[in-house]
Amino acid sequence: MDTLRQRAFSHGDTLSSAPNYFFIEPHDTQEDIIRKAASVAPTGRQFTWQQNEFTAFTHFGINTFTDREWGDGKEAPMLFDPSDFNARQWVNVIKGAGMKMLILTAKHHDGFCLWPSRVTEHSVKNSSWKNGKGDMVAEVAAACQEAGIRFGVYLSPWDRHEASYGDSPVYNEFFRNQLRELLTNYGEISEVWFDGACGEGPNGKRQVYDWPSYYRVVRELQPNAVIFGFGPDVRWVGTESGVGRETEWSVIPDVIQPVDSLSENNTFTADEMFIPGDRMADDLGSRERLLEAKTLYWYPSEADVSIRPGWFYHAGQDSLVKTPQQLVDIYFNSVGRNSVLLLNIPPDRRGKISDPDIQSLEGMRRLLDRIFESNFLAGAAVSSSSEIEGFEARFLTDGNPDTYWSADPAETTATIEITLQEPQLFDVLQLRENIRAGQRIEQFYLEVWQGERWQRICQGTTVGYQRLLRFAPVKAHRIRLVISQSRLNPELMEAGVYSTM
Ligand code: FUL
Repeated sequence: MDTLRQRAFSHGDTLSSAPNYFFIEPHDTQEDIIRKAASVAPTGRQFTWQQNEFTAFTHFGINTFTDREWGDGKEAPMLFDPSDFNARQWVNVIKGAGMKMLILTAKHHDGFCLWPSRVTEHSVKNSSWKNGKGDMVAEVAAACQEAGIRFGVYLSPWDRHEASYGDSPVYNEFFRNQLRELLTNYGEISEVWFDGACGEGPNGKRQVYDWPSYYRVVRELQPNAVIFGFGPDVRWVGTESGVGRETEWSVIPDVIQPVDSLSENNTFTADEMFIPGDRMADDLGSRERLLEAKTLYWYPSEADVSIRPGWFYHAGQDSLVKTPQQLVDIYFNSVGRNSVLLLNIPPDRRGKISDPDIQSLEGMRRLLDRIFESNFLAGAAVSSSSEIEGFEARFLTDGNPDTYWSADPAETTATIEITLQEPQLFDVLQLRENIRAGQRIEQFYLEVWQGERWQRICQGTTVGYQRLLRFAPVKAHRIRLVISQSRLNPELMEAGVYSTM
């Protein structure tokens, strides 16, 4: 315990050495607490996951065939009968849209399994599809692997079919067995998605989920997978609209609480200290919250939303698919607000992604490609108010995620001045912090030189992995970024300005 409590922190910690949590000690001053918060860093698996930026959800199951959102578990497996299922089609659409991972609803609340689970009869093995010989999880996993797309699974702990649900120890073992099947037989799993819904069991009892034991199964079988939601690696943003907070901190107080039995060689200590729950407040990580904290923890946000009103496919919603521009807005408000976007695209009864969804995704991709085609800062002259040797301001515009600019360790403000090769018209600012060392920036603004004076164009609070801001188009030759408040010396991996026009 002492060793853990006393883990040192320093400026310039790297991904491999910086811890993803800290304890606040009684003797810590306010300044110590802020420095600690700025030094909490992602684990390797959290950093890899963050770099996905844009990921896909595919809700598919018995509900697709009953036209419902939540099944009650009494549905006959024979109802499940996609006429023209094609996992490669899903993956082509998703890859073409620029998404890096696909998460499949292997089992939703109705309990029907898309793989032939050995622990229940309520699965594809008793369906009409492929005469009960099919395995949808296997086909989707294989299509993802073939295309270089990461694969994740949604497994609902709430199971409205399983008789043992509500008989807590028995159901917990049933659930761990389903997890073991999914995490053993389908290659690399990159994300395990746990939502916390916990309904009444058939016998009237409530199920008490044994979360730590679920995490142990995931860590043992898929050590690189992140655990979402009611899990210790990735936080639900708190809405299902695909919109993140304007101020989105990845360092959150009191997500973990110290456990006395910790030992130094216990490798999953953070998991054991993790308190499952949804964190939905507007302010999760401000200085005020930090100063009340007992622990600080790296817990980044994932924003989920469906391309349609429902999570499952309903033919009646074909005209309600979000437009390309709505999807672009969602992208700016999630990926551009320090979150990973998880966009749901529910395949239809054929077992294919339907045309209206494909058209919207293609339109969105065209718009995004046009915007981010060229960074007007590339090739510009960049200078900063301070920098560390080897981490100069020129690295801000090199497009290389392995290099970054760092202000002098003694500074918590900075000004970066950029002279473009020629005047440009732009309306988007992109900033990326070097989150491998932590999240630090609290206030920034952008100015352009208007002949005689600097004019402020936009301002923001947090940056994190990525901040995108849109503003009225402005033409400028010289621009400057002012970081007016930071928890430690600011470090930026990348900066860009773009045009949506
Ligand atoms: C929720 C579920 O109840 C919805 O049906 C859907 O799966 C959504 C992503 O998570 O908790």
